Amino acid sequence: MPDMGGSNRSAKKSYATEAARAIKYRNANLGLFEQLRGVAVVNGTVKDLSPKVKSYVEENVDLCQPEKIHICDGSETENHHLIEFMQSQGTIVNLPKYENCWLAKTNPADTARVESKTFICTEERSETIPTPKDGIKGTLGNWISPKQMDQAIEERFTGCMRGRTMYIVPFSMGPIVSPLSKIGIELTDSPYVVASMRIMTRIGYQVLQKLQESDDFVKCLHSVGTPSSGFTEMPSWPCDPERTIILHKPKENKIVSYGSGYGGNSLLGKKCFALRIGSTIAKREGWLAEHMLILGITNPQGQKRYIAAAFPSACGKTNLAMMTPSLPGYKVECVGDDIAWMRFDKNGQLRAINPENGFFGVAPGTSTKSNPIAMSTIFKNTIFTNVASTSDGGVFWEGMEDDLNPAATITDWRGNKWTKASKTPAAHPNSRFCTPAGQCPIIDPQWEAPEGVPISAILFGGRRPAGVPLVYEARDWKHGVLIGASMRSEATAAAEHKGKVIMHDPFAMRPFFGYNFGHYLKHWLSMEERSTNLPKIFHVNWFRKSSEGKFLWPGFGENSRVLDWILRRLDNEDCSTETPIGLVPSENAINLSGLDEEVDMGQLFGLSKNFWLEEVFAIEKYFKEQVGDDLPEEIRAQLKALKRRVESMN
Ligand code: OXD
Ligand code: MN
Repeated sequence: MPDMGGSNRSAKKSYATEAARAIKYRNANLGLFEQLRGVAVVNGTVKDLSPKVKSYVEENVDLCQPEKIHICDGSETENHHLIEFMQSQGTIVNLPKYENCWLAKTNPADTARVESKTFICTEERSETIPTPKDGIKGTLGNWISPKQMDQAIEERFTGCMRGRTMYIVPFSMGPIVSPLSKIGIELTDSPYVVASMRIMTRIGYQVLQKLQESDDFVKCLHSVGTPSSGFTEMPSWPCDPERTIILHKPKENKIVSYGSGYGGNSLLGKKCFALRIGSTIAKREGWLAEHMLILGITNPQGQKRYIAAAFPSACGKTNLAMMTPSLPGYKVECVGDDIAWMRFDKNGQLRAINPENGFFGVAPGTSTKSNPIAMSTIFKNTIFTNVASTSDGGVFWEGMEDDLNPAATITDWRGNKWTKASKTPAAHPNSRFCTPAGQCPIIDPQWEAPEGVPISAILFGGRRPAGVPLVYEARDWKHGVLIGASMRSEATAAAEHKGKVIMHDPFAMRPFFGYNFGHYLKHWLSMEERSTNLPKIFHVNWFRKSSEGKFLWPGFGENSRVLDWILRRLDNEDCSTETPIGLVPSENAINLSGLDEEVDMGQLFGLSKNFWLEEVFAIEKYFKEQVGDDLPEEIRAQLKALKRRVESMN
């Protein structure tokens, strides 16, 4: 069986070790295994668990009462057994059109992250979220008290793994040898989660070995749940949507997730650890855990730089991370598409690692036009979830029309026959590919560098159909922090709204803050004390529309023209003009040579006093209502200064 785990080099053991594991499985089946708290350990050895890991496991074995325990070693044999088991349960099916690819279909009630059921637990509410203005509902996170958290766990987890196997997944966020990495132990009753964690993180024996040295890990407990009400289970995808809850306790580096088997709810290394708990660790230790892609870009002179960029969902983060530049002589390489952990080294250089090991990308819209690199990454060693399938053993989603075999018939993600005339989408809008990063053809040679890659620029961006120019540069760090704090983006409206709405999504972190956003801003501002060589900050908007409602900028590979300007600004080239909102490219400074279509640069960069007054007003209102007294003075002063500059516009 080919490797599903990307760079799990530790897992590539000798034939003899694999054979020993196979024997262990056979012994397990014969009833010859050691026990932990009276429960059979069917894989792995208890002595490999450090004392702290062992007692964490014991405590949760007592609580969840699994039938078996499986300590994950990250090996091929293990993966082979998991895949076989999931096939026998009907959780995944093989996709014979590709090499080592699998399709899972979830319960239709379990298809996305559940923000309203996601909580941060602290003694005081104000540690988790700013106090909103009277009568206003806070939107910067949900708080739960320690007592309520304990109660929620007891009610849901007692005996929740009866008849199931508890998998112990030791995982590293970041390369195992990197000093910037962190370790987690996820206890889960879902083999789908184990197989996905194997792609998205570095799992297995080597991680347990590292824990013998440091014993410092984030505790992650996950169960797909056992419904106590009338909710009907799908045997291939057990879940408990009515009682789903995702809990984080930063003080104890603890994550507890119940009721959902999917995505950020269950792959606890991703949003729960790398962002929510990660941001609280980063605050304590003086670094940044951010919802950012990382790309390397080389200019025609051969000079390479790295850029980190934060965009809310549905703004093309993965596309930018894997961009094929249209400007001749440029090359983009990908370090990560979703999360960046960044800290200043002893020379004051900001360095970033991608803590993940795979891409968990949204499938619909990914196409040979929007992201040819992703399309040449994902058709081997991949677990697809909730996409449509084709009668020739492949997958299909909206955007793949050109790749479709005309003779093939399509079954949608719910298992119904689907044709182009169908009224519902073939793939669920949040359907995903889960694929090893190491097989991306433009993965950066330094993507696993233990010291991280040096970051020269930080981009913030959003989907802004009106008023916001293609690109502008912050005047300085504090102004850049205001730009991040003021991020807004067009999102499909919640069901009760009509049309599209512009939502606030500061730093693209709104669903992922692990602590009070006001304190987070203070932390960002404090970075100024750590370096005299701070990255420059920019805001980009690929989505501005003309008065006729057409996109003004072609986007995709043409965004290299914007990155070209950014790189020239990093070289302090005199190619910018001051405006009230920041520095924009001076006339003709964006290289448009060879661009197929005419671009209306006037409309693309036009600044309207009325629009920006309204924008400032919306930001002021948001800060007043949502952040209140927690807003740092420096940000208040920055906003005031922006307002004054906008008011003085003609
Ligand atoms: C993601 C998200 O899944 O941001 O990456 O929602
Ligand atoms: Mn994301």
